[in-house]
Amino acid sequence: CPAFQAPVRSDFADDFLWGSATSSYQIEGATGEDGRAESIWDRFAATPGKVRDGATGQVACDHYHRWPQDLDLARDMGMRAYRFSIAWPRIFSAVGGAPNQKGLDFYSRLVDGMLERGLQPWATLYHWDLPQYLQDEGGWNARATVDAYLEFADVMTRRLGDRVKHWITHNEPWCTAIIGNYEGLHAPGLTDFKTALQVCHHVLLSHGKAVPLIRANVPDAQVGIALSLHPVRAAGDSAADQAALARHDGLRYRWFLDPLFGRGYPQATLDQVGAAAPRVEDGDMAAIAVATDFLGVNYYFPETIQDAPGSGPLNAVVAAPEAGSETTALGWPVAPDGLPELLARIEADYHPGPIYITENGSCYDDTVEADGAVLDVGRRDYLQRHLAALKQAIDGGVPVKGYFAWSLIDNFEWAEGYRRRFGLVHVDYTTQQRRLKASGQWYGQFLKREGNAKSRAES
Ligand code: GBH
Repeated sequence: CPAFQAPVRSDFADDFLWGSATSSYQIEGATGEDGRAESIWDRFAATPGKVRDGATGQVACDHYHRWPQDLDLARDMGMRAYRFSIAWPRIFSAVGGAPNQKGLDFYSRLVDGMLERGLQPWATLYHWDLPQYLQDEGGWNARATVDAYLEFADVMTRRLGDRVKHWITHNEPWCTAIIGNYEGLHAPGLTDFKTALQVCHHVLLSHGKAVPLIRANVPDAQVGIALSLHPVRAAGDSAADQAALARHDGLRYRWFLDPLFGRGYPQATLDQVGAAAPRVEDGDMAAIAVATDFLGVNYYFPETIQDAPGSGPLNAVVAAPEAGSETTALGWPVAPDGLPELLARIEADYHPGPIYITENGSCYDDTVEADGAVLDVGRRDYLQRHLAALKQAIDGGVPVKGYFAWSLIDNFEWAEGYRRRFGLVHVDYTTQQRRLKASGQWYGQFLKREGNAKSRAES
Protein backbone atom coordinates (compact mmCIF):
# COMPACT_ATOMS: atom_id res chain seq x y z
CA CYS A 1 0.00 0.00 0.00
CA PRO A 2 1.22 3.54 -0.74
CA ALA A 3 2.98 5.50 2.02
CA PHE A 4 0.62 7.53 4.15
CA GLN A 5 0.32 11.10 2.99
CA ALA A 6 -0.67 13.67 5.58
CA PRO A 7 -3.86 15.53 4.71
CA VAL A 8 -3.76 19.15 3.59
CA ARG A 9 -6.16 21.98 4.33
CA SER A 10 -7.52 21.97 0.78
CA ASP A 11 -8.74 18.39 1.27
CA PHE A 12 -11.55 20.06 3.23
CA ALA A 13 -14.10 22.70 2.28
CA ASP A 14 -12.99 26.31 2.69
CA ASP A 15 -15.72 26.91 5.25
CA PHE A 16 -14.87 23.80 7.27
CA LEU A 17 -14.52 24.94 10.90
CA TRP A 18 -11.21 24.17 12.60
CA GLY A 19 -10.56 24.54 16.28
CA SER A 20 -9.72 22.92 19.57
CA ALA A 21 -11.53 22.20 22.80
CA THR A 22 -11.02 22.45 26.57
CA SER A 23 -13.24 22.35 29.63
CA SER A 24 -13.48 24.63 32.64
CA TYR A 25 -12.48 22.34 35.51
CA GLN A 26 -9.65 20.85 33.50
CA ILE A 27 -7.87 24.14 32.83
CA GLU A 28 -9.11 27.10 34.84
CA GLY A 29 -7.77 26.63 38.35
CA ALA A 30 -8.63 29.61 40.62
CA THR A 31 -11.27 27.44 42.24
CA GLY A 32 -11.63 29.77 45.23
CA GLU A 33 -11.61 33.07 43.38
CA ASP A 34 -14.23 35.69 42.62
CA GLY A 35 -17.04 33.93 44.40
CA ARG A 36 -16.77 30.55 42.71
CA ALA A 37 -18.58 27.87 44.72
CA GLU A 38 -17.42 24.30 45.27
CA SER A 39 -18.04 21.84 42.44
CA ILE A 40 -18.47 18.09 42.67
CA TRP A 41 -15.01 17.76 41.16
CA ASP A 42 -13.42 19.84 43.93
CA ARG A 43 -15.05 17.54 46.45
CA PHE A 44 -14.20 14.35 44.57
CA ALA A 45 -10.56 15.34 43.97
CA ALA A 46 -10.17 16.22 47.66
CA THR A 47 -11.32 12.71 48.58
CA PRO A 48 -8.24 10.51 49.12
CA GLY A 49 -7.78 7.79 46.52
CA LYS A 50 -10.10 9.20 43.88
CA VAL A 51 -7.62 11.02 41.64
CA ARG A 52 -4.13 9.81 40.77
CA ASP A 53 -1.37 11.46 42.82
CA GLY A 54 -3.99 13.35 44.81
CA ALA A 55 -4.21 15.90 42.00
CA THR A 56 -6.94 18.56 42.04
CA GLY A 57 -8.11 21.36 39.77
CA GLN A 58 -7.17 24.08 42.26
CA VAL A 59 -4.45 25.51 40.03
CA ALA A 60 -4.67 23.38 36.88
CA CYS A 61 -3.34 25.46 33.95
CA ASP A 62 -4.16 28.71 35.73
CA HIS A 63 -6.18 29.51 32.63
CA TYR A 64 -8.41 31.77 34.72
CA HIS A 65 -5.49 34.21 34.75
CA ARG A 66 -3.56 33.14 31.68
CA TRP A 67 -6.41 32.90 29.18
CA PRO A 68 -5.11 35.69 26.90
CA GLN A 69 -1.96 33.68 26.26
CA ASP A 70 -3.95 30.49 25.66
CA LEU A 71 -6.24 32.21 23.18
CA ASP A 72 -3.16 33.68 21.47
CA LEU A 73 -1.85 30.14 20.99
CA ALA A 74 -5.11 29.05 19.36
CA ARG A 75 -5.10 32.09 17.09
CA ASP A 76 -1.44 31.67 16.19
CA MET A 77 -2.09 28.09 15.09
CA GLY A 78 -4.64 29.45 12.65
CA MET A 79 -7.72 28.11 14.39
CA ARG A 80 -11.08 29.70 13.68
CA ALA A 81 -13.05 28.31 16.61
CA TYR A 82 -12.58 27.49 20.26
CA ARG A 83 -14.77 25.19 22.32
CA PHE A 84 -14.76 25.99 26.04
CA SER A 85 -17.08 25.19 28.92
CA ILE A 86 -18.63 27.35 31.58
CA ALA A 87 -18.12 26.47 35.24
CA TRP A 88 -21.61 26.54 36.69
CA PRO A 89 -20.25 27.10 40.25
CA ARG A 90 -18.72 30.39 39.09
CA ILE A 91 -22.25 31.58 38.28
CA PHE A 92 -24.41 30.13 41.07
CA SER A 93 -23.46 29.24 44.62
CA ALA A 94 -26.76 28.57 46.40
CA VAL A 95 -30.30 27.36 45.70
CA GLY A 96 -32.34 30.40 44.76
CA GLY A 97 -29.26 32.62 44.78
CA ALA A 98 -28.51 35.44 42.36
CA PRO A 99 -25.96 34.97 39.57
CA ASN A 100 -22.42 35.96 40.46
CA GLN A 101 -21.43 39.05 38.50
CA LYS A 102 -17.73 38.26 38.66
CA GLY A 103 -18.27 34.83 37.16
CA LEU A 104 -20.37 36.28 34.36
CA ASP A 105 -17.76 38.96 33.72
CA PHE A 106 -15.01 36.36 33.41
CA TYR A 107 -16.79 34.49 30.62
CA SER A 108 -17.77 37.75 28.98
CA ARG A 109 -14.11 38.83 28.85
CA LEU A 110 -13.09 35.38 27.64
CA VAL A 111 -15.61 35.53 24.79
CA ASP A 112 -14.49 39.04 23.85
CA GLY A 113 -10.94 37.70 23.82
CA MET A 114 -11.96 34.98 21.37
CA LEU A 115 -13.73 37.40 19.06
CA GLU A 116 -10.75 39.78 19.08
CA ARG A 117 -8.62 36.86 17.90
CA GLY A 118 -10.97 35.63 15.21
CA LEU A 119 -12.00 32.57 17.21
CA GLN A 120 -15.66 31.61 16.99
CA PRO A 121 -16.82 30.81 20.53
CA TRP A 122 -18.48 27.43 21.10
CA ALA A 123 -19.79 27.30 24.64
CA THR A 124 -20.52 24.05 26.45
CA LEU A 125 -22.91 24.63 29.34
CA TYR A 126 -22.10 21.46 31.24
CA HIS A 127 -18.79 19.63 31.17
CA TRP A 128 -19.15 17.77 34.48
CA ASP A 129 -18.54 20.46 37.12
CA LEU A 130 -21.89 20.50 38.90
CA PRO A 131 -22.10 22.83 41.92
CA GLN A 132 -21.68 20.76 45.06
CA TYR A 133 -24.71 22.41 46.70
CA LEU A 134 -26.86 20.83 44.00
CA GLN A 135 -25.25 17.43 44.55
CA ASP A 136 -26.12 17.83 48.22
CA GLU A 137 -29.75 18.02 47.09
CA GLY A 138 -29.41 14.84 45.01
CA GLY A 139 -27.51 16.16 42.00
CA TRP A 140 -28.77 15.07 38.58
CA ASN A 141 -30.72 12.29 40.27
CA ALA A 142 -33.09 15.02 41.48
CA ARG A 143 -35.50 16.42 38.94
CA ALA A 144 -35.05 19.87 40.49
CA THR A 145 -31.53 19.96 39.05
CA VAL A 146 -33.11 20.19 35.59
CA ASP A 147 -34.73 23.46 36.63
CA ALA A 148 -31.50 24.72 38.17
CA TYR A 149 -29.72 23.93 34.90
CA LEU A 150 -32.37 25.79 32.90
CA GLU A 151 -31.87 28.86 35.07
CA PHE A 152 -28.11 28.60 34.52
CA ALA A 153 -28.64 28.19 30.76
CA ASP A 154 -31.01 31.16 30.76
CA VAL A 155 -28.56 33.43 32.57
CA MET A 156 -25.61 32.42 30.37
CA THR A 157 -27.41 32.76 27.06
CA ARG A 158 -28.81 36.15 28.05
CA ARG A 159 -25.37 37.39 29.04
CA LEU A 160 -23.33 35.91 26.19
CA GLY A 161 -25.91 35.35 23.46
CA ASP A 162 -25.15 38.62 21.69
CA ARG A 163 -21.70 37.17 20.94
CA VAL A 164 -21.92 33.39 21.38
CA LYS A 165 -24.04 31.75 18.69
CA HIS A 166 -22.93 28.14 19.16
CA TRP A 167 -24.14 26.33 22.24
CA ILE A 168 -23.54 22.77 23.40
CA THR A 169 -25.95 21.80 26.15
CA HIS A 170 -24.00 18.86 27.56
CA ASN A 171 -20.69 17.14 27.10
CA GLU A 172 -21.01 13.35 27.07
CA PRO A 173 -24.08 12.53 29.15
CA TRP A 174 -22.91 8.89 29.25
CA CYS A 175 -19.85 9.93 31.25
CA THR A 176 -21.86 12.19 33.57
CA ALA A 177 -24.33 9.40 34.26
CA ILE A 178 -22.43 6.14 34.11
CA ILE A 179 -18.82 6.98 35.02
CA GLY A 180 -19.91 9.37 37.76
CA ASN A 181 -22.86 7.49 39.25
CA TYR A 182 -22.41 3.82 38.42
CA GLU A 183 -18.69 3.20 37.90
CA GLY A 184 -17.86 5.71 40.62
CA LEU A 185 -14.65 6.72 38.82
CA HIS A 186 -15.71 10.34 38.30
CA ALA A 187 -17.51 12.82 40.55
CA PRO A 188 -19.76 12.40 42.42
CA GLY A 189 -18.33 8.89 42.76
CA LEU A 190 -21.55 6.94 43.23
CA THR A 191 -21.97 3.29 42.28
CA ASP A 192 -25.69 2.80 41.80
CA PHE A 193 -27.04 1.79 38.41
CA LYS A 194 -30.58 2.98 38.97
CA THR A 195 -29.27 6.38 40.06
CA ALA A 196 -27.08 6.49 36.97
CA LEU A 197 -30.02 5.91 34.63
CA GLN A 198 -32.12 8.52 36.41
CA VAL A 199 -29.22 10.96 36.17
CA CYS A 200 -28.99 10.16 32.49
CA HIS A 201 -32.68 10.85 31.98
CA HIS A 202 -32.51 14.19 33.77
CA VAL A 203 -29.43 15.22 31.81
CA LEU A 204 -31.17 14.40 28.51
CA LEU A 205 -34.31 16.15 29.72
CA SER A 206 -32.35 19.25 30.67
CA HIS A 207 -30.88 19.24 27.17
CA GLY A 208 -34.32 18.97 25.58
CA LYS A 209 -35.77 21.75 27.69
CA ALA A 210 -32.76 24.02 27.26
CA VAL A 211 -32.84 24.00 23.45
CA PRO A 212 -36.01 26.13 23.05
CA LEU A 213 -34.92 28.39 25.90
CA ILE A 214 -31.54 29.04 24.27
CA ARG A 215 -33.26 29.74 20.95
CA ALA A 216 -35.64 32.18 22.64
CA ASN A 217 -32.70 34.09 24.12
CA VAL A 218 -30.45 33.80 21.07
CA PRO A 219 -32.63 33.73 17.96
CA ASP A 220 -29.75 32.96 15.62
CA ALA A 221 -28.24 30.28 17.89
CA GLN A 222 -27.01 26.91 16.69
CA VAL A 223 -27.65 24.41 19.47
CA GLY A 224 -26.52 20.82 19.87
CA ILE A 225 -25.25 18.19 22.27
CA ALA A 226 -21.86 16.42 22.32
CA LEU A 227 -21.89 12.64 22.76
CA SER A 228 -18.92 10.37 23.33
CA LEU A 229 -19.37 7.53 20.88
CA HIS A 230 -17.35 4.51 19.89
CA PRO A 231 -17.74 2.16 16.97
CA VAL A 232 -18.27 -1.27 18.51
CA ARG A 233 -17.34 -4.80 17.55
CA ALA A 234 -17.78 -8.17 19.22
CA ALA A 235 -14.70 -9.76 20.76
CA GLY A 236 -15.43 -13.06 19.05
CA ASP A 237 -17.86 -14.78 16.70
CA SER A 238 -19.72 -16.56 19.46
CA ALA A 239 -23.43 -15.92 19.83
CA ALA A 240 -22.71 -14.90 23.42
CA ASP A 241 -20.31 -12.13 22.36
CA GLN A 242 -22.71 -10.97 19.64
CA ALA A 243 -25.52 -10.74 22.17
CA ALA A 244 -23.27 -8.93 24.63
CA LEU A 245 -22.40 -6.46 21.88
CA ALA A 246 -26.08 -5.73 21.26
CA ARG A 247 -26.70 -5.21 24.99
CA HIS A 248 -23.70 -2.92 25.39
CA ASP A 249 -24.57 -0.94 22.30
CA GLY A 250 -28.14 -0.52 23.48
CA LEU A 251 -26.97 1.48 26.47
CA ARG A 252 -23.82 3.10 25.09
CA TYR A 253 -25.22 4.33 21.76
CA ARG A 254 -28.94 3.79 21.24
CA TRP A 255 -29.92 4.88 24.77
CA PHE A 256 -28.81 8.39 23.78
CA LEU A 257 -29.40 8.69 20.07
CA ASP A 258 -32.79 6.96 19.97
CA PRO A 259 -34.48 9.40 22.38
CA LEU A 260 -32.68 12.43 20.92
CA PHE A 261 -34.04 11.49 17.50
CA GLY A 262 -37.57 10.76 18.63
CA ARG A 263 -37.59 7.01 19.13
CA GLY A 264 -37.65 6.85 22.90
CA TYR A 265 -35.43 4.58 24.94
CA PRO A 266 -34.72 1.27 23.15
CA GLN A 267 -37.20 -1.34 24.37
CA ALA A 268 -34.66 -4.17 24.52
CA THR A 269 -32.46 -2.12 26.85
CA LEU A 270 -35.43 -1.09 28.98
CA ASP A 271 -36.22 -4.79 29.35
CA GLN A 272 -32.62 -5.58 30.28
CA VAL A 273 -32.29 -2.87 32.92
CA GLY A 274 -35.65 -3.78 34.42
CA ALA A 275 -36.32 -2.02 37.71
CA ALA A 276 -33.33 0.30 37.16
CA ALA A 277 -35.20 2.05 34.33
CA PRO A 278 -35.66 5.77 34.99
CA ARG A 279 -38.86 7.44 36.08
CA VAL A 280 -40.16 9.26 33.01
CA GLU A 281 -42.95 11.82 33.20
CA ASP A 282 -45.46 12.68 30.50
CA GLY A 283 -43.88 14.95 27.95
CA ASP A 284 -40.29 14.10 28.83
CA MET A 285 -39.58 12.04 25.74
CA ALA A 286 -41.10 14.69 23.47
CA ALA A 287 -38.92 17.32 25.14
CA ILE A 288 -35.77 15.24 24.66
CA ALA A 289 -36.63 14.71 20.99
CA VAL A 290 -36.42 18.45 20.24
CA ALA A 291 -34.78 19.17 16.89
CA THR A 292 -31.22 20.48 17.17
CA ASP A 293 -28.95 22.28 14.73
CA PHE A 294 -26.01 19.89 14.88
CA LEU A 295 -24.74 16.77 16.57
CA GLY A 296 -21.39 16.89 18.37
CA VAL A 297 -19.41 13.66 18.20
CA ASN A 298 -16.44 13.03 20.49
CA TYR A 299 -14.38 10.20 19.02
CA TYR A 300 -11.36 8.53 20.59
CA PHE A 301 -11.36 4.78 19.84
CA PRO A 302 -13.45 1.69 18.98
CA GLU A 303 -14.65 -0.68 21.68
CA THR A 304 -14.49 -4.47 21.52
CA ILE A 305 -17.23 -6.10 23.55
CA GLN A 306 -17.17 -9.41 25.36
CA ASP A 307 -19.87 -11.43 27.07
CA ALA A 308 -19.19 -11.29 30.81
CA PRO A 309 -21.87 -12.89 32.98
CA GLY A 310 -22.00 -11.34 36.43
CA SER A 311 -19.98 -8.26 35.42
CA GLY A 312 -22.84 -5.81 35.86
CA PRO A 313 -26.39 -5.09 34.78
CA LEU A 314 -25.67 -5.80 31.10
CA ASN A 315 -23.22 -8.68 31.53
CA ALA A 316 -20.91 -7.20 28.94
CA VAL A 317 -17.47 -5.62 29.22
CA VAL A 318 -15.07 -3.69 27.02
CA ALA A 319 -12.21 -6.09 26.24
CA ALA A 320 -8.60 -4.99 26.60
CA PRO A 321 -6.89 -4.30 23.26
CA GLU A 322 -5.09 -7.28 21.77
CA ALA A 323 -1.47 -7.67 22.82
CA GLY A 324 0.81 -5.92 20.37
CA SER A 325 -1.90 -3.69 18.93
CA GLU A 326 -1.33 0.03 18.63
CA THR A 327 -2.45 1.98 21.69
CA THR A 328 -1.84 5.38 23.29
CA ALA A 329 -0.31 5.94 26.73
CA LEU A 330 -3.73 5.36 28.29
CA GLY A 331 -3.99 1.98 26.56
CA TRP A 332 -6.66 3.25 24.19
CA PRO A 333 -6.56 1.67 20.72
CA VAL A 334 -5.37 3.86 17.84
CA ALA A 335 -7.89 3.24 15.06
CA PRO A 336 -8.48 6.06 12.59
CA ASP A 337 -10.78 3.80 10.53
CA GLY A 338 -13.14 3.78 13.47
CA LEU A 339 -14.02 7.40 12.79
CA PRO A 340 -15.55 6.98 9.31
CA GLU A 341 -17.12 3.72 10.49
CA LEU A 342 -18.83 5.48 13.40
CA LEU A 343 -19.88 8.49 11.34
CA ALA A 344 -21.34 6.33 8.56
CA ARG A 345 -23.33 4.40 11.12
CA ILE A 346 -24.74 7.52 12.80
CA GLU A 347 -25.63 8.98 9.43
CA ALA A 348 -27.38 5.79 8.32
CA ASP A 349 -29.21 5.29 11.62
CA TYR A 350 -30.36 8.85 12.35
CA HIS A 351 -29.54 11.36 9.57
CA PRO A 352 -28.74 13.88 12.29
CA GLY A 353 -27.92 16.77 9.94
CA PRO A 354 -24.66 18.68 10.38
CA ILE A 355 -22.09 16.87 12.51
CA TYR A 356 -19.13 18.46 14.28
CA ILE A 357 -16.29 16.45 15.73
CA THR A 358 -16.35 18.21 19.09
CA GLU A 359 -13.40 16.21 20.46
CA ASN A 360 -10.73 13.91 19.10
CA GLY A 361 -7.24 13.46 20.43
CA SER A 362 -4.67 11.23 22.05
CA CYS A 363 -2.64 10.80 25.20
CA TYR A 364 1.11 10.31 25.07
CA ASP A 365 3.85 10.65 27.66
CA ASP A 366 5.52 13.75 26.30
CA THR A 367 9.01 14.80 27.24
CA VAL A 368 10.58 18.23 26.92
CA GLU A 369 13.94 18.15 25.10
CA ALA A 370 16.91 20.19 26.26
CA ASP A 371 16.08 22.85 23.68
CA GLY A 372 12.46 23.03 24.87
CA ALA A 373 11.01 21.05 21.96
CA VAL A 374 8.24 18.51 22.58
CA LEU A 375 8.45 15.93 19.82
CA ASP A 376 5.08 14.24 20.25
CA VAL A 377 5.27 12.27 17.04
CA GLY A 378 2.63 9.82 18.28
CA ARG A 379 0.08 12.57 18.74
CA ARG A 380 0.99 14.25 15.46
CA ASP A 381 0.59 10.95 13.67
CA TYR A 382 -2.75 10.29 15.42
CA LEU A 383 -3.97 13.72 14.36
CA GLN A 384 -2.87 13.34 10.74
CA ARG A 385 -4.37 9.89 10.38
CA HIS A 386 -7.66 10.89 11.98
CA LEU A 387 -7.96 13.93 9.72
CA ALA A 388 -7.29 11.73 6.70
CA ALA A 389 -9.99 9.36 7.99
CA LEU A 390 -12.34 12.28 8.52
CA LYS A 391 -11.88 13.31 4.91
CA GLN A 392 -12.87 9.78 3.88
CA ALA A 393 -16.06 10.07 5.92
CA ILE A 394 -16.90 13.40 4.31
CA ASP A 395 -16.14 12.05 0.84
CA GLY A 396 -18.48 9.17 1.71
CA GLY A 397 -21.30 11.66 2.23
CA VAL A 398 -21.36 12.33 5.98
CA PRO A 399 -22.00 16.06 6.49
CA VAL A 400 -19.19 16.85 8.96
CA LYS A 401 -18.76 20.61 9.18
CA GLY A 402 -15.97 21.08 11.68
CA TYR A 403 -13.32 19.54 13.90
CA PHE A 404 -12.15 20.42 17.41
CA ALA A 405 -8.92 18.81 18.54
CA TRP A 406 -8.85 17.66 22.16
CA SER A 407 -7.12 19.53 23.59
CA LEU A 408 -5.65 22.98 23.09
CA ILE A 409 -3.42 22.60 26.15
CA ASP A 410 -2.45 19.77 28.51
CA ASN A 411 -4.83 19.74 31.44
CA PHE A 412 -6.34 17.95 34.42
CA GLU A 413 -7.28 14.57 32.96
CA TRP A 414 -9.97 13.81 35.55
CA ALA A 415 -9.21 10.68 37.60
CA GLU A 416 -5.83 10.45 35.86
CA GLY A 417 -4.70 13.82 37.21
CA TYR A 418 -1.94 15.70 35.39
CA ARG A 419 0.15 12.73 34.39
CA ARG A 420 -1.91 12.12 31.26
CA ARG A 421 -1.41 14.73 28.56
CA PHE A 422 -3.68 15.42 25.56
CA GLY A 423 -2.58 18.94 24.56
CA LEU A 424 -1.31 20.36 21.30
CA VAL A 425 0.50 22.67 23.70
CA HIS A 426 2.62 21.41 26.58
CA VAL A 427 2.05 22.86 30.03
CA ASP A 428 4.82 22.82 32.63
CA TYR A 429 2.79 22.63 35.84
CA THR A 430 5.64 24.08 37.92
CA THR A 431 6.24 27.20 35.88
CA GLN A 432 2.98 27.29 33.88
CA GLN A 433 5.10 27.71 30.79
CA ARG A 434 3.35 26.79 27.52
CA ARG A 435 5.27 25.15 24.67
CA LEU A 436 3.86 24.34 21.29
CA LYS A 437 4.34 20.62 20.64
CA ALA A 438 5.22 19.10 17.28
CA SER A 439 1.54 18.12 16.93
CA GLY A 440 0.46 21.72 17.46
CA GLN A 441 3.11 22.93 15.05
CA TRP A 442 1.83 20.55 12.40
CA TYR A 443 -1.80 21.52 13.01
CA GLY A 444 -0.81 25.18 12.64
CA GLN A 445 1.03 24.52 9.37
CA PHE A 446 -1.90 22.50 8.11
CA LEU A 447 -4.38 25.25 8.98
CA LYS A 448 -2.18 27.94 7.44
CA ARG A 449 -1.52 25.82 4.33
CA GLU A 450 2.22 25.96 4.97
CA GLY A 451 5.05 23.52 4.35
CA ASN A 452 3.92 20.15 3.03
CA ALA A 453 0.40 21.37 2.94
CA LYS A 454 1.39 24.23 0.68
CA SER A 455 3.45 22.19 -1.73
CA ARG A 456 0.71 19.62 -2.11
CA ALA A 457 -1.95 22.26 -2.49
CA GLU A 458 0.07 23.93 -5.26
CA SER A 459 0.89 20.75 -7.13
C1 GBH B 1 -13.42 13.07 26.91
O1 GBH B 1 -14.13 11.93 27.29
C2 GBH B 1 -13.77 14.21 27.84
O2 GBH B 1 -14.82 14.98 27.31
C3 GBH B 1 -12.61 15.11 28.15
O3 GBH B 1 -12.95 15.94 29.22
C4 GBH B 1 -11.40 14.27 28.43
O4 GBH B 1 -10.32 15.04 28.86
C5 GBH B 1 -11.06 13.51 27.18
O5 GBH B 1 -12.12 12.70 26.81
C6 GBH B 1 -9.85 12.61 27.30
O6 GBH B 1 -10.10 11.56 28.16
O7 GBH B 1 -9.90 4.09 30.28
O8 GBH B 1 -10.56 2.14 29.03
O9 GBH B 1 -11.75 2.73 31.03
C7 GBH B 1 -13.91 10.80 26.48
C8 GBH B 1 -14.78 9.64 26.91
C9 GBH B 1 -14.83 8.10 28.68
C10 GBH B 1 -13.46 7.67 26.80
C11 GBH B 1 -14.04 7.14 29.52
C12 GBH B 1 -12.70 6.64 27.60
C13 GBH B 1 -12.65 5.30 29.61
C14 GBH B 1 -12.11 4.12 28.90
N1 GBH B 1 -14.00 8.68 27.66
N2 GBH B 1 -13.47 6.10 28.70
S1 GBH B 1 -11.01 3.21 29.89
